[in-house]
Order: sequence, then structure tokens, then C-alpha cells
Amino acid sequence: MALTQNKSMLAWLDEMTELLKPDQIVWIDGSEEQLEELRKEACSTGEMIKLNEEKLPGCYLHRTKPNDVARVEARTFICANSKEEAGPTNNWMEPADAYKMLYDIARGTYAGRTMYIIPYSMGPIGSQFSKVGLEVTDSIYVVLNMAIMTRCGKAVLDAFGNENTDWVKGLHAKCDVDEEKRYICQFPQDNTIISVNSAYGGNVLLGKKCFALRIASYQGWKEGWMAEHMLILGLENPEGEIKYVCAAFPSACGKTNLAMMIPPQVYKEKGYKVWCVGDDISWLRIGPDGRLWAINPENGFFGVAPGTNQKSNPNALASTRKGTIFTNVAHNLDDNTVWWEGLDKNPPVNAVEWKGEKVNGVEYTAAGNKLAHPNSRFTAPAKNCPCVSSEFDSTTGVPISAIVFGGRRAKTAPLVYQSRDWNHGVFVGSTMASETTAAATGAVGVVRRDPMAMIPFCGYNMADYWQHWIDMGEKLGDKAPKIFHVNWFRTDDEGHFIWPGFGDNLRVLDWMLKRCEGKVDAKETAIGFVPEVDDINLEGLDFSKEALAGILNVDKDLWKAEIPGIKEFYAKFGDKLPAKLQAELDTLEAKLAE
Ligand code: GTP
Ligand code: SPV
Ligand code: MN
Repeated sequence: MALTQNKSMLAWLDEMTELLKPDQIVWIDGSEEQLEELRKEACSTGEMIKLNEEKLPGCYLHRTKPNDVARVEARTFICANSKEEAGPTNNWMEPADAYKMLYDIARGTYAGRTMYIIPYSMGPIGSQFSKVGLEVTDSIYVVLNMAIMTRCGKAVLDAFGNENTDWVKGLHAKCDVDEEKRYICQFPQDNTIISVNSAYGGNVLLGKKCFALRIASYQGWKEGWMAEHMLILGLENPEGEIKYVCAAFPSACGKTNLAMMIPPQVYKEKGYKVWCVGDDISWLRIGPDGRLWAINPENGFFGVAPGTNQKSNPNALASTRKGTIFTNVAHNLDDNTVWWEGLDKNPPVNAVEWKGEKVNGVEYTAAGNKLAHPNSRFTAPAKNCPCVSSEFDSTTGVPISAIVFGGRRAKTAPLVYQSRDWNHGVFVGSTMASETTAAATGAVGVVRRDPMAMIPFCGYNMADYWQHWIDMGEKLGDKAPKIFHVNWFRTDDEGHFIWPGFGDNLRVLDWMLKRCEGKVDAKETAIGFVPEVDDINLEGLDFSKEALAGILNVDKDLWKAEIPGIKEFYAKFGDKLPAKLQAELDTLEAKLAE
């Protein structure tokens, strides 16, 4: 029986049923009993493997097809009414053509399968910030992941009501998981998402990147708010005051790690604490007090497994110890647990690598093979995180003091710098560059422009998006958060990371918040304000001031060499490039020539 009488929802579901021809229809009501039934069913078909109930209670392992392990940016489309609306950085398809092609691919593919209908809320149910979606899917794995990543079930529909039409349609059909026919399409003007021929994370958990970033960024533009690829953390000082920070880093560049880091010992002793509000996505609005407020629209973490360990990120690891779904990690057959590169130095002898082949893990890794896929992930409930913020379910969100941009740059970008003002900060975000990672298919380690870490996720023309940032800054005025840029990934001549990173990044956050409060001076350079060497606290850290000076250094020649790349990138936007960004570029060029 339908869980809602909402007319617009029922009409669309009729259309989907007619198109997809499922054998059965199951509404996801959000109850633990129903989810438990589905877990059992997934285990009975081999779709999931139940892990050691003592060591990892309520945890499961899933393997995707080897051709389906990451987001597919080349096959992701913004189906806006015109190519110009999608802009030069998005793939575009004419909406009518796209619907026809996608419906032809999906038609009848639920035959012999069940259509699961997932009602979900991005953001706490009933919050003014939140938005509702329906996802239909033929994958239990998707249902179980969405049940962790979102607030879902009957309660969402009850709060939504029967007349409301402001919701997002999401069709997922795994079809044959054929990569030649894989498409991830967003129709911003119709609040619609269609994803076919994949069964991997970011391509199919439609509430996440497809809705909460691509569709929501467009909605935010139209409605006067922002959807960003940003973590949200609270830093509590010894006086018990908490200041909140949002940070945008490209995929697999450290958001989850920063969002739940453990302060270095010297800070812990003084009473500093970090609270995690979100690790991937922020929705930001101007509050009644004129400040910028953020919520995390998600309810769980879909985090990168490799590199997560007791030392690098104990809070993330703790989050994965119960009620978690692991995807494409290695299976340790000795004790029915999981393993990944960087978990510890003891790969299991008796292992199944991520593609499903039984191997001797010690020999296999010694020969240079990876047991877990580099983009293997955990789906963990946010409530599992030992440092989850008490504001996690707040319907009004948290006020933001600082916005941080960052990426992977072996050279060029210093450890940290601050923009001169909001518009200069928008310029810094718009010219961000980072080395690509395994989070998307394609080459890894290639430097590309990734403005605000949104290149794969902006649902409209990026020039309009930058103008929207500038407009938001104007509305915020002197209440605007301060904008910074960080780079944890500077390398030495042997290619080793110089800065220790992880928990020690708090030392840099500390400087940023002191800057926000006007408690510390800085050195003005051509690219913005850089810390004086003595102002980054190195107490308790085996790291020399000379090394720090090295990674704070702004090399004018390297920056001059950046300019042609920025110009080339900006040129793609033609007349649409906001004049204020062109002016910032001219200023940078002039300052570098001084
Ligand atoms: P998405 O979930 O793809 O959006 O990624 P993310 O930005 O949340 O990245 P995450 O925190 O999962 O980090 C990805 C990789 O970067 C992991 O392998 C980490 O070990 C590594 N990493 C994170 N923080 C640091 C750091 O401060 N220094 C160094 N050297 N590596 C880091
Ligand atoms: C990212 O790639 O930025 C992720 C993982 O957070 S996915 O959900 O697959 O997009
Ligand atoms: Mn992400």
C-alpha cells in the first residue's frame, strides 16, 4: 500500500511503474524490521556478506562489478534547457533527447525484479533547510545505503504532506551494469535525476551528489542559498566556545579526515575539541542574524577506506565498527572481517581481494597488488562517530566563521593563506587546482582546475555559480565568513608529503580562527595573507621552523607560471565570467609583477 497520498508523487510512481514493469513494489518505511529483512535477502543472494557479528556488529561487505567502482564524470550530464545553462564545464544533453534515450534504456528492466520506493529527506525532517526526494531503485544495496546516508521512510512523507510538489524525482535502474550504456543525468529544471547501468555509490545514492549538490546547487541559485562540497566542523576552545568552519576539498583530498580529526596532544591537554557536523556536503543559508548558517543534508558518511587507520583517523575508524556497509574492500577470511591498504601493516593471509578472488594477502600485496580498491568505501551512520556534534540534528544549523578551500598540490600552494576579502576568496576558490584521485574514473594525479571542489557537481553554468557566490558575499557584508586556502600535500624532492597533516592540521585551523578573531597578524603576499612562521604552533611536534618556512613560502615564479592556466580556464566562460573575478586576476598579475 502506498505510504503517501501526495498526488504528484503517486502520478510519477505510476509513470515509473508503467515504464519499468517491476514484478513487485515495496515502499521503504524506515523500520528496522524491514531493513533487517532486506539485509537477509541480500545475504541470501550473495549481494552482501554478513561480517563477524562480534567484531563488526551489523556490518556487511559488498563488491561492485570491477567496471563500476567510482563516479563516471564523462558519463554524467546536466540536462538543462540549453547548453549555455549547463556551461562549459558540464556535459550537456538536450532534455527531450535525454529522457527518450534513458527511458529506452530503462524500459522494462525491472521485470522479474522489485521496485523499491525510498522516500528520503536531505536534512533533518521538517527543517526549513531540508528537501525531500523519492528514489526508485531495483537494488537492495542502494536501499540499505540510502537508509544510512539519509533520513528515510514514512516519517518523511508524513511531514511532507499531500499537496506539496517541491520534491526531487530519482530513477535508478541498474539494468545490466553495462558501462557503455551508463548515464548519470540531472534535469535541474524538472527536479529530476535518472541513473542507469551503475550500482556504485556516487552514481546511484541519488540523494548524495546528484541531488544534494547538482540539483541543490541549482535550487540554491534560484532560491538564494548555496549547496557546497564542504565538510562542517566545530572547534571548541578551552573556554568552551565553539567556532564552525566549512571546508571544500576535491574528492579524496581530506574532508572526512579533517571533519573528525583528533587534536594533537598539546591541544587536547589544553581542552580543545573537534566536533563533526558533516564530512562531504553543506547547505548554507543566511540566517536571521545575517550570518551564514550551515547544515549537513546527509545522515551518514560514505568515506574512503584506504588510509583510514587508528592513527590517521580513529574517529572514522570507530564510526565503521557497527552498522556499516563496506564496498570493495578486502575480506579477511580468518576472522570474517575487512582490510584495506593503510589499515595496518598486516594484510590477511587468507584474503579475498576486492574483485572477489581468493589470494594470499601477504604475497599478493608484497607483489605490489592492492587488496582493496583505492576508492573502496565505508557507509557508516553519522551517529556512530565519537565526535559527532550535538548540533548534528539541528534544524537551523551552525553559524560559519571560516570557509576553507584546498587541494592536492605538490608545489605552488603554501600550507595556508587567507584571502584579502570575500571576492578575493571567491577568486581563490574559482582558481583552485588539484591532482585527480581514484574517486572518479580516469587518470589519477593529473592537476586540473576544480573550482570550489565543485567541478563534477555544479548543476549549472559555473560562471553563474561564481556570480552567485559574489552576490551572497554582498548580502553577507561584514558578517561574511573569512576565506582561506590550504594545501596539506606539498611534497619534497623525493615525493614525500612534508607536512604531517591529519590531527596536526588543527595547528593551521587554530591560526585561521585566530585570524577571524583578529588575534594574530599575518604577512601580506601577492596571493594573500600568509602566517608568520612563529604564529603556527609547533609545540609537541617534531617539525622544524625551517621546514615550516619552506611550505609557507610563496614562490612568485611558480605563481606566475599559474597565470596562463587560469586565463585559459577563465576564457572558457567568455562574457559570462564575472567582471569581479577578471579584476581579481588582473590584481594578482600586477602584484606578482611588483
Ligand atoms: P570524498 O569522500 O571523496 O569526498 O573524499 P574526502 O575529501 O572526504 O577525503 P578523505 O578525508 O577520505 O581523504 C582521502 C585520502 O586523503 C585518504 O587516503 C587520506 O589518508 C588522505 N588524507 C587526508 N587528510 C590528509 C592529510 O592531512 N595529509 C595527507 N598527507 N593525506 C591526507
Ligand atoms: C566523492 O567522490 O566526492 C565522494 C564519493 O564523496 S561519491 O559519493 O561516490 O561521489
Ligand atoms: Mn565527496
